[in-house]
Amino acid sequence: MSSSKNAFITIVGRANVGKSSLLNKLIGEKIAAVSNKPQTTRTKITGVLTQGETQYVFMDTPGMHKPKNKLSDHMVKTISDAVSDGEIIMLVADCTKKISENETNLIKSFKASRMKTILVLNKIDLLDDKSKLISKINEYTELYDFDEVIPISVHENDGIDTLMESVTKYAAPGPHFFPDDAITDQPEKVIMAEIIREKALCNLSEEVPHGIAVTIETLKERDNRNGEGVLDISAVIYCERDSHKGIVIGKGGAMLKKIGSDSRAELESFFQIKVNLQCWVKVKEGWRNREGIIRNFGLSDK
Ligand SMILES: Nc1nc2c(ncn2[C@@H]2O[C@H](COP(=O)(O)OP(=O)(O)OP(=O)(O)O)[C@@H](O)[C@H]2O)c(=O)[nH]1
Ligand SMILES: [Mg+2]
Repeated sequence: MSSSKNAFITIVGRANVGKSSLLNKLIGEKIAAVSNKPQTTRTKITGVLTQGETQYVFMDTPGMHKPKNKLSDHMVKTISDAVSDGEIIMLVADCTKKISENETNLIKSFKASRMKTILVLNKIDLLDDKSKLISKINEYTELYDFDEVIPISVHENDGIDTLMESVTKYAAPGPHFFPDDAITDQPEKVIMAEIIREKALCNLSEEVPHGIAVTIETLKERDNRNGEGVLDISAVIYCERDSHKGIVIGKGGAMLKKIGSDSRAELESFFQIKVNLQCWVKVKEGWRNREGIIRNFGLSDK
């Protein structure tokens, strides 16, 4: 009889606590966009790790927030669906921040289910006084009886092994639903668009990043004159207003050039091939409130 096991883990929490950073760390590859801007993640992102007999399927989700537009409605729906589908829930929290209403609402939604819950207190590298961690743990455990509480720092790779050990306890006998060498089920084009969106988020400030979406228009592999493989990618960066378009392009095109060169470097390292990237900027007025466009961008929860 096969001893194959699987574990399905849903990663939730408020924005900016490090959920996607944790997903990338757990699977050992950067598949999810990370930035210091809240609401970086917009959809459910599946990361897969197979170790020996056990296959772990991690589901990263958008940060819990109060919906502000139709895109937000989809994001919040994605979170609640992921919680109700989850077998093991990791609530990721920032140990330097006060508990927020978004977190207490999320925690309330755990109560109806029989899933295992792990409280993951991230960013312990930022704590100068470790005794603050104890009181933070108490604040959370007063709200909910978590099965496990694990302090970690994704940046310092601290506590990650302990976290994996506790997840492993809850793995159940069952098949592997993904090939053992899979890391994600996201299509290549989505990974490419997310790399470019992340570079735009990281380079732009304030209101502009939130209204950005990226699509890959064409993708072609060819050999260059030296016989090396080259990937030609053309991408469109959408923003919500004409004034934002100017900001994304920047003075003399400097901002777009920077986003493009940062993106190209990461695309080349991820796909292990030379990349020739062309980025265009277009405006889709107020797209975050337009259902059809949200769906076309692949950002609908359905
Ligand atoms: N100091 C510190 N910063 C961290 C750590 N983990 C993540 N961060 C930073 O926290 C910020 C948010 O990280 P993300 O992984 O994008 O957070 P998220 O929870 O996925 O955010 P949303 O997708 O917006 O919900 C980034 O600037 C990360 O570099 C950590 O262990 N320590
Ligand atoms: Mg994220």
